[in-house]
Amino acid sequence: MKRRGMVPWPAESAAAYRSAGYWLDKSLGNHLWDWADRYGDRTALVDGERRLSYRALAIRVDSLAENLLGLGLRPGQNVLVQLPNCWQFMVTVMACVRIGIAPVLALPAHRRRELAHVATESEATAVVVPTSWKDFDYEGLAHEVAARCPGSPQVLVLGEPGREGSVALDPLIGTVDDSGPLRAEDVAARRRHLDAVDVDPEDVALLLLSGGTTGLPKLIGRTHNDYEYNARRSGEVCGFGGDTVYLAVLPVAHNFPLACPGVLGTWGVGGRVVMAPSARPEVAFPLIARERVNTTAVVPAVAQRWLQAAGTGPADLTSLRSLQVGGARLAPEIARRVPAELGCALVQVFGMAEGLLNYTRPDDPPEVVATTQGRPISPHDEILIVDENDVPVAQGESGALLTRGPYTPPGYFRGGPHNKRAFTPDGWYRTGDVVRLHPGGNLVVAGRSKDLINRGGEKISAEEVEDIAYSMPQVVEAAAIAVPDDELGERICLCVVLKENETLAMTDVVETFSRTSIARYKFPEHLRILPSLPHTPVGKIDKKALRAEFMTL
Ligand code: J2J
Repeated sequence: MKRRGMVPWPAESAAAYRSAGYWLDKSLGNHLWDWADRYGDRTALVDGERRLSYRALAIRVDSLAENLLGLGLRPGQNVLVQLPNCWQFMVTVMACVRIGIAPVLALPAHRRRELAHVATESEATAVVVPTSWKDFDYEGLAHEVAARCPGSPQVLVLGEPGREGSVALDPLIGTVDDSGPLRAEDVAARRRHLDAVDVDPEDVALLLLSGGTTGLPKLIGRTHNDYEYNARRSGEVCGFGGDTVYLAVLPVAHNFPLACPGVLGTWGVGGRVVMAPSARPEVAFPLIARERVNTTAVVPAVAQRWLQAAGTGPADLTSLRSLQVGGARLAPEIARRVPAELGCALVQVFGMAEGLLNYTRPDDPPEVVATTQGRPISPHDEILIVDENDVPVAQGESGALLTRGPYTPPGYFRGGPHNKRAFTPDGWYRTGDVVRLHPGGNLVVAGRSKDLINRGGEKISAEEVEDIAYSMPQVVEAAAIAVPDDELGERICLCVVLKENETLAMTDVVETFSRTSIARYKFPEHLRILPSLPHTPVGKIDKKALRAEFMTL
């Protein structure tokens, strides 16, 4: 059974992906037990002092899965998960997928506006959060969100529950040691029971959030079949193996560290995943040294910080073999410094939670690695580079990138009318990226046509920022634009026209955005008050002209 609101691939494509061996028709939960059977006592996951073997991981996943059923959660439902990088994140995600519940992966930075939207859209039946983290009361927010949701989802918390109605997560996972009171026959019985839960590998396994170009995040339904292939094929392309020690340093709710190849790509081949609670060099570097990490994935802003830190302090990064950098444009001059100064290979990754993944390859010449964003992973990835009329451009010219393929679903989950804009009638996804083909066959990201700001890899829809700006009574017209920034690549500049005799200060803007309860990274960081905004002949705000104007200020 597939969820209502997912858009399936056409039958012929699905048949082709199956016969090519991409789609294995097995649920991710069953894959996890295959890995546990294959790699048993090897370490799958490290978080601080805690180390879980593959078997211990699968046992905990089943324990939580069984207890989620005990709480009344059911296959086919969706559960909002907002956890930082920790071992319980992965156990929760895998426990959900094991029983056909799709975790909706919110970022720790998301706040009421985003959470309420995705919880409502997905009809979440539970919300999983830490009680508090980095001085923020996630439990309080979860209860607020739950109270506003039509289905009154349950609240599960990591940590000691502080409010009535919260259910503690850890006891549901089970605190037993594998060597302790846990009996092999109990594990086997539970496994048999959960194996019998009917999970359709063609159904949505998990729901990723899109950065989105319209008001609020869209849900991306990734199926068991497509996501397992996404991770497995990424791992093949990147040379992952049993000796891979992967540091999950970006928030694992992101597609990149989760499955590109990320955590799932490492587990599929019996490697070891190390969870990093932060990307700061003071946190990540000692972990790399202690665990002899050889592979990790970061955004360009983090790569830049690491380069700086490695050059100024003592850091043992000798184990690092490969640094994957993606999510935003990597300047070639920074790219060239990675091998020279960090002593590891650079892999550029141009990916998207909607699917298509491009990696530079180990045998690409160094200049190609430094100046291109790689090529697709699958022989069945289809790519078109088109002009504004969807007509393919001449070879080597820049154009809008359209794609279809075995791990790019042909529609957003419950995408409604938005799917008509984001996909062509024959199922091509409009990435909103402007690319050109490098003579060697790799893609170069030349820009984008979608209206978003890419702040250090976090995507912010301009419309979302503008909607809030318009709620300020002083504002007549508002436009959010990306302005270049040395550290983060881009930051948000809010350009506004005010009513006569009104004033507006940055503090007013911050106050409005705080009241709205939206992720902090979406707050404007520059404010420009202008007498008027430039318009296109059809009357839309001319953002190109506005950006050009900003650059000359
Ligand atoms: C320029 N822009 C890039 C790159 C993504 C791996 C890596 C990244 C993401 C990701 C991901 C870029 N150079 N190297 O999911 O699995 C911009 C493009 C793209 C958008 C997707 C993964 N790599 N981008 O960033 O869903 O504009 O995924 O369409 O967050 O990021 O954003 P997102």
